[in-house]
Amino acid sequence: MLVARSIDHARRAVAEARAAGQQIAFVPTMGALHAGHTSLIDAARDSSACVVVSIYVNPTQFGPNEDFTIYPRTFEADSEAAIRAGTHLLFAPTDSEIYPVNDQTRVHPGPLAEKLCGPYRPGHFEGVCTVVAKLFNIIQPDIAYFGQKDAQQALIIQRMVEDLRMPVRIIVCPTVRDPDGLAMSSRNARLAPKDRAMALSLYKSLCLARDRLIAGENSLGRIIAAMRSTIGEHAEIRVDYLSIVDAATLETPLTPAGRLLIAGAIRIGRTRLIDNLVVDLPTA
Ligand code: PAJ
Repeated sequence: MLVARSIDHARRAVAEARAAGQQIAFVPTMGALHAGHTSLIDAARDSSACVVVSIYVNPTQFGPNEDFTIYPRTFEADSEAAIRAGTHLLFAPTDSEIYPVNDQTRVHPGPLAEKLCGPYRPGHFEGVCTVVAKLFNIIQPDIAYFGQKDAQQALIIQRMVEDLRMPVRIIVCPTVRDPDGLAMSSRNARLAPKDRAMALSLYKSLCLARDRLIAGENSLGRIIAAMRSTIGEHAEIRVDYLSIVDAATLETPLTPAGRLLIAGAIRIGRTRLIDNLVVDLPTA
């Protein structure tokens, strides 16, 4: 596996692969790699001869009171994991490669970014779109892999690629979970054992909503109240939101029908966790 710290180095490596006729698949990450990330690398390897993974903890997608400074940075373990998963090129740029002196251009997403996490993380999705656009410009992949775990992010990236006419195909891969159902996240490492049990209540509340929707319950208000009480048993948890929305538009439907996204965000201490499930109901 080649490790590139500079744009030049990464571009040269990608150009060589392309000259050899290889398709370029790309998996952007912020590191602290776990089985969720490696599932994306596996899918990339299945599709393409050249797999590029990036590791960059992007400062512009963190708010002033968020966990940028304490976000896990585990480069040695990550590069081992990337090698084991079959990565060909690991791009781990320095800050000045991504944000040059006097950098001021941003990619501003539209209304999709104002839903769900939007109000709780102002500027977050603009930071994500900006860095992903920069990474796409640097790597110029044919295909890029994102996780359903960050469903809103994946939708916004798909919208950006379509709107800005970027020549890259976006593939969204299923959420990888621990055996008990907890969605894998780099942030789980910060949970004490008692916090981990609380974190699981988010997944339990999503399952409860899914089961009630499938059973034909048609009051979204009642389902969300039941979700809240599943989580409410733990006083240390703060709920940012629990929502049931149209999976494509993120708008609240009048009645439950079609493909719905059940999504939630909670905070346990300084750790913010998100998760979601998709449910397909008969169309109205
Ligand atoms: P990060 O949180 O490191 O996630 C990188 C990719 O892994 C994202 O596409 C995310 O959805 C996916 N992922 C994380 N946990 C997963 C899980 N349990 N199952 C499946 N996929 C999972 O998302 C980011 O980084 C950043 O916002 C980034 C896109 C790299 C831009 O900075």
